[in-house]
Amino acid sequence: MKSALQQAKLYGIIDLGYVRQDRLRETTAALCRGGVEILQLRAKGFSSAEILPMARLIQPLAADAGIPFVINDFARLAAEIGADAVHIGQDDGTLAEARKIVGPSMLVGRSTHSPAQAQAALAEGFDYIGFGPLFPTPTKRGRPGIGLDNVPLVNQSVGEKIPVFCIGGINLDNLTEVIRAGAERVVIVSALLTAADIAATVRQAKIFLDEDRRV
Ligand code: TZP
Ligand code: MG
Repeated sequence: MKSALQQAKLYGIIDLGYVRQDRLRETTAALCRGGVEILQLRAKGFSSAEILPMARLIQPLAADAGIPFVINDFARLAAEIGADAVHIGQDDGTLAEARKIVGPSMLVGRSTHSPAQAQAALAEGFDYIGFGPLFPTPTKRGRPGIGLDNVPLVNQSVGEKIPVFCIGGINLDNLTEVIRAGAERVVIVSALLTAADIAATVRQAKIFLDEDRRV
C-alpha cells in the first residue's frame, strides 16, 4: 500500500456530513469507479462503535479497487479492522502515540495548516500529509483558507520526501489554478460527494491532475 500511496494523486473521502448512511455503499462504489486513488472514512460526531460497521461495509470496496483505505481520527478502530492507514490532526497526539496503537507498518497521515507544521510532520516521520485548507470550506468550518502562496514551498521541501495532498475547497472550477500553483496531489471532498455524477467528476479531476503529470 505504500507504493499505492506514492502513486496517488486524487484522495477521496467518504464524509458523513455529506453521505447518508443508507448510501454509503453506492457512494463509495461511485468514487472507486471514477478512480479515486485513496479512500478515507471521516465521520465527525460519530463514535468509534458507530463507525465500525460503516468501515466494514466500505473497506472491501477499497480493497477491490486496490486502493488504501484510511480511517480518520480513530487509531484503535483502524488497527481493529486492519485499515491501510489512519489519518490524524494536529490535536490528535504524536506519531509515536499513534504507532503504539497501529504498529510499525500501517500508514499514518497528518493534517497540516502551515509550512512549519508540514516540515514538523515530515521530521516526525508521518507517511503523508494533508496541507490546507487552501480555501475556506464548509467541510471544515472555522478554519481560514491559507491560500496558495505556500503550496510550491511545501510541495518541494516536503513533497520530495512524502506525498503532500493539498486540501480544502478544491473543486473542478479551481483545480487547474491549484495545480498551476504547484500542487501535484489533492483531496477533494464535497465537490465529489455533491456532484450529480460522482464517478464522472472523479474522472474529470484525474484528467486535470494527469495533464499536470505530462507537462
Ligand atoms: N481538512 C482540511 S480542509 C478539509 C479537511 C478535512 C475539508 C476538505 O473538504 P472539501 O469539501 O473538499 O473542502
Ligand atoms: Mg482528527
